[in-house]
Amino acid sequence: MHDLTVVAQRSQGQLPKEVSKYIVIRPRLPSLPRPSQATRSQQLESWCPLQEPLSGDESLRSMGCQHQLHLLPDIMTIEPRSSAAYLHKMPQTLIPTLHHLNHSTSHRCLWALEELKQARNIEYKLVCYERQTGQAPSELKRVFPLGKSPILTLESTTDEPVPTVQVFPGVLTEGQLILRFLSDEYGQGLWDPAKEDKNRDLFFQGFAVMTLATSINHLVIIESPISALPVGLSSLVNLMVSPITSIFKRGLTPIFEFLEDALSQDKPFFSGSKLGLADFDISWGMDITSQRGYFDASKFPKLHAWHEKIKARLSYRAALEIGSGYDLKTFGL
Ligand SMILES: N[C@@H](CCC(=O)N[C@@H](CS)C(=O)NCC(=O)O)C(=O)O
Repeated sequence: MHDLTVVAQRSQGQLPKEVSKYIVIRPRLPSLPRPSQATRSQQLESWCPLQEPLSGDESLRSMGCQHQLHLLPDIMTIEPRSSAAYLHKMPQTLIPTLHHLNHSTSHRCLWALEELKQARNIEYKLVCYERQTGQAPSELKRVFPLGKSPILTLESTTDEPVPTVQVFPGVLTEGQLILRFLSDEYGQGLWDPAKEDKNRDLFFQGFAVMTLATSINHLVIIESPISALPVGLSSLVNLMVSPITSIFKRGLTPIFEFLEDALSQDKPFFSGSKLGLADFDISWGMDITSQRGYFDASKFPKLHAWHEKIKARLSYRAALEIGSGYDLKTFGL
């Protein structure tokens, strides 16, 4: 019997009935040196021979697996000292489609999908909707009754029906929950925070959508209709509402201060030591406040550096290119 640990990849937070879909294989050989790039796959084969019989493994039997283990050729991650050391993926059985509205909060989901494409080879589809006089087009209501973006739909590549993750089969809404689903279904640990950062990550996910986004919404709701007025008139109305908007703008300062203080050398991300769901969620608030001039970068150097770092990621830039515009000042008007 070979000294292997085999763990089933969660599917929507659950262990799959059969562990033949995604399998993580972790040889219990922590003392071996980290394989060099050139020899990784050879060493992996010698540690985990192909077609390893699993019938003697109690942990697998208890999961109902009577299968033989197949090591698949597309080795995706090899990190000998990490918890998910050897990762092998069977073909993707759920293909997500992002229904993406340009100039919108959906950008963070598109960015996340691009990260998954690059890091986990995930296939996804994109349907872009253009804002019409600032609003989402009515076609989006055919996907979900509220017609707001982001919406994620799922397609099964097998005979299995698509799961009902929220209310309707194969349809998800709410950016924060879509991101969490993407992480659980496809992330394979990519965005899992360190144990001690779990609550921090959850906290900042909530903070992003409840405190940060809500405070920004007050301003955007007042300012957006004004910017659609003819130039002379909009300046006049802006002047009239400035006593109110300046209160909301001042209200953002303690939020930025708090975010600034949360970043450190040890925890350079809102999710902790590495990029995670909280960072995707906070990105929306920072994108919109920067673009609309509510954020003074010179006063919050760590927050500014974090923002520049995420905007420089290849995946973020790829999302900008394919997302049909991300102008949060004019929303394309
Ligand atoms: N609570 C939703 C909000 C979605 C939302 O309001 N999306 C805006 C774009 S930022 C939208 O679709 N607006 C178009 C409209 O209301 O017509 C989420 O977090 O995903």
